[in-house]
Amino acid sequence: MLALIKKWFRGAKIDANLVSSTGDIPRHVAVIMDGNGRWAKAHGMPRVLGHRRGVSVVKKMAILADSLGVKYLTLYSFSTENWKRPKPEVDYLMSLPREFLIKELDELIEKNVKIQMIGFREGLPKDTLDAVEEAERKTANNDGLILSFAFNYGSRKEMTLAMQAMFADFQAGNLAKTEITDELYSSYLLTRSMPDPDLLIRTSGELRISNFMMWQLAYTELWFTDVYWPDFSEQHFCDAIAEYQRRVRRYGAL
Ligand code: V0D
Repeated sequence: MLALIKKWFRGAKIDANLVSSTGDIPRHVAVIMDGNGRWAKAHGMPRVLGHRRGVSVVKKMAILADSLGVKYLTLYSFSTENWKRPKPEVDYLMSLPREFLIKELDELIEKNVKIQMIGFREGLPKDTLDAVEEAERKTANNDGLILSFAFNYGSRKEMTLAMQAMFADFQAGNLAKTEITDELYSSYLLTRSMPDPDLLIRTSGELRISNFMMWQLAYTELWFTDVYWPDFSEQHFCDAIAEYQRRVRRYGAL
């Protein structure tokens, strides 16, 4: 399989030799897709054009992750804090899930990708949510790559709502104090159907977690790059995986 990818990569000028076929391919890769606005500014363009460029990178990374054998790819596309941005920018961002799905859904279905949203559905524009839920429905039975969009997602809100739900179960007599374990708590989170991420990638030079999967990232390898998301390429993704493999192997030697 990796030989095939390497051949394909050579056409795309990618050095996949960095990625080891005997090494550990992360099962779950999470990405904070940062730097679209800064990319636009650096090119003298309005911020929204950075976001638009960012959309085209999403499909490329999903296809590559799938080819490499990554099972879960989770992309942070809109945080619960992003509502504070100027309204025209928020309105534009809300058009992107639909735009992405109109363009890419058929090919993703063909590739057996399962699309999911993790985030809060209340307060989203109806046409945006309709498009996302249609994609979820159409791909619900696919068993290839699980492509999750963290959209209107925030980790603290996810965790406080999990506590509320646990407390409600406790009050209803369905949960005893001693049953509360970390596994049980995980089952109340929006990510309950996924394993924790093995690798987190953050683009654009910020060295923070920014309210993204704080519970789930407890043991995750973190990989940061200064590259802005619209410039993030297959080569960068392979570099991150190769670095992950070097780190995992070091642990193995202990
Ligand atoms: C802009 C870079 C895909 C980050 C990537 C609403 C900022 C491109 C989606 C998407 C965004 C979301 C849900 C879904 C399918 C696609 C997306 C947003 C921003 C924020 F089901 N790209 N993308 N959503 N950008």
